[in-house]
Amino acid sequence: MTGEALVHGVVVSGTGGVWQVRTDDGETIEASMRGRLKKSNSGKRADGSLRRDTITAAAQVLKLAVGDDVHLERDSPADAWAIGEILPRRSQLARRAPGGGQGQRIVAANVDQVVVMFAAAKPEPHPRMLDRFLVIAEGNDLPARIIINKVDLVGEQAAHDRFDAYQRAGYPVHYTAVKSGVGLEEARAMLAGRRSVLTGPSGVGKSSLLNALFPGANLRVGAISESVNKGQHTTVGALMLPLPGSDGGYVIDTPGLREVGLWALDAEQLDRCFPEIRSHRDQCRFADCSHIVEPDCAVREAVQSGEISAARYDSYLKLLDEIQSGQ
Ligand SMILES: Nc1nc2c(ncn2[C@@H]2O[C@H](COP(=O)(O)OP(=O)(O)OP(=O)(O)O)[C@@H](O)[C@H]2O)c(=O)[nH]1
Ligand SMILES: [Mg+2]
Ligand SMILES: [Zn+2]
Repeated sequence: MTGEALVHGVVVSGTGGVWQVRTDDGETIEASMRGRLKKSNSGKRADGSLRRDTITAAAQVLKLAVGDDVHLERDSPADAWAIGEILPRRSQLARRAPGGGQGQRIVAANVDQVVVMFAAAKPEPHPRMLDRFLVIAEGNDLPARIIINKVDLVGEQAAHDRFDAYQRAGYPVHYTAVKSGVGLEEARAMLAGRRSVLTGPSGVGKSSLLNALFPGANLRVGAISESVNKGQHTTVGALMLPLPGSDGGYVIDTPGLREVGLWALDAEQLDRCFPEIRSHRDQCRFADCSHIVEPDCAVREAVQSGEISAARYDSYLKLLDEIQSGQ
């Protein structure tokens, strides 16, 4: 390098060839990943970052993803920018490559939390789908939160009663109504300054909420918004949206996250992905208890006593069956 200051940024969109990188100044720069193919022993610096000459190899291992923190440098020809360095990741949202090989598909990097949003009504919430999103977050060791929007349609008490099992399982549940301004301060506080994957079915009010919380986000509300790719089986890449005036907060939209059927999960790991089952499984008689038929199963006992919600346990059984039958 020629004494030019390093530019630090975060990858906000892109796939394969060209990436959009948002710099600390708030500027969005197009950058390529054209590292020279050069063999290197470790490719890592003392601080764990990756050297430029190993970046192509690194891209295959790490698969540069939306959310990655990078250093940019000038590439020849003069005006172009190149991603010179991928900074160490603190977390990631990944799913195994189809076919169950070693390869992983990284959906987003440096995710602080997964926020799953449903509506109390319109559209009618599907607890099973909510459970799948939570399992995906747990499978990636990411903390998850739940937003129940449109509480104006059913009343706050009814909404609380309906989602009580999640609160009891240990998930923070936020109740909002964008229309009448319920719960907005709390929702804003938990999104500000963090990088959140925000997901949930179409029409629950994700765009409406972000527009209300972060004026300037300017997201489209209502039909069409993200349905352009509906019906096509192309996997659309993730997008990171900076939240204006939020102290570095971003919301990551990953359309692929909704194709939950494509997420490869291990049957043996599934019980750990339900916090309330996880906290009982060590008391089962058998270490590899599947919590279906085994004697002295602490999980089934907890379901019988009402400590674990029957609906959540049922979700566990359904997901397990799905995984074991190869989906
Ligand atoms: N009654 C009520 N309606 C709401 C509320 N929040 C959003 N809506 C309405 O719900 C509809 C869908 O809202 P969007 O913000 O577009 O939903 P979305 O989750 O972004 O949907 P996609 O972009 O398709 O995934 C719009 O007509 C909103 O006006 C709410 O708190 N109460
Ligand atoms: Mg939307
Ligand atoms: Zn058991």
